[in-house]
Amino acid sequence: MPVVCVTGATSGIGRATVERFVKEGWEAVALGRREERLAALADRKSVRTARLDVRHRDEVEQVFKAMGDIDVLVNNAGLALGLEPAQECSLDDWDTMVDTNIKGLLYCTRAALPGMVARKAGHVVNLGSIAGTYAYPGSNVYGASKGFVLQFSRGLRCDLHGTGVRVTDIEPGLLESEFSDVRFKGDESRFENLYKNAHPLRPEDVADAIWWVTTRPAHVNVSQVEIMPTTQSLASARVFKG
Ligand code: NDP
Ligand code: 8X3
Repeated sequence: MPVVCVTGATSGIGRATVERFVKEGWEAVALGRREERLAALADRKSVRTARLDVRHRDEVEQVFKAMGDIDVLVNNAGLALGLEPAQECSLDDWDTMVDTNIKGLLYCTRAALPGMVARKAGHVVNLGSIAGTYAYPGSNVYGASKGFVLQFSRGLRCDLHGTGVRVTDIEPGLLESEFSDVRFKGDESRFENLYKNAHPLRPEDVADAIWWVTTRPAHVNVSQVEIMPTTQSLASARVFKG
């Protein structure tokens, strides 16, 4: 039975991805910090779980060593904190985003790659964002972290040339999940206002894209997938007239 490992599997896209792969007959290794949510996922016979904070390099190494061979790694754990202009942001929030979205993703990728290369097969799916390509007010460090994910994904493709290991950057736009609860630090009115009448993506839409890229024939590498709700498009550049 093929194995998918999903970081940040306790919510949103990660949980939907675990559910999709399990439904398709795969085994899943679900990782995250909230143990009660991991326990709920572990109810299923084909789901193994482990508590993992991706910011802790030693923990990542231990957990990946213990999990054995995996066919697909979904680097999904990530977050945005705040939407303030850079000059007002908290440095602690910036540290947390860099440590999770960049360094955590690096630790997990580095732990998974040697086995994939040795087996000449495997797939690393990274959760980027449209914020990694298009800047918007307040995207500052979050957007830059996703820009890192995109460029790192491209670099991985270069380094993995000829190994048979595939890499995909998935770049969703507006999607309703706990993501905005975390970003707005529990401010329900901002959460509701963002999604109200917006018809955002659902976690299952992105899980579907992840399933699609990983089930293409072995000779096909889908490098980037940008996916937005139909209701979302990009505005033109602004001009401030002072
Ligand atoms: P959720 O908040 O619903 O899920 C985020 C997941 O990441 C949770 O399971 C959380 O689990 C986990 N996580 C956060 N920090 C850590 C950490 N230090 N170690 C391990 N796990 C962690 O958000 P989404 O499902 O929407 O987001 C998933 C990914 O998709 C993120 O990388 C996000 O940037 C990206 N994305 C989201 C979009 C959106 O609009 N929602 C759009 C584009 C991209 P726990 O707290 O239990 O550890
Ligand atoms: C999340 C999507 O547009 O809020 O990555 O940055 S967005």
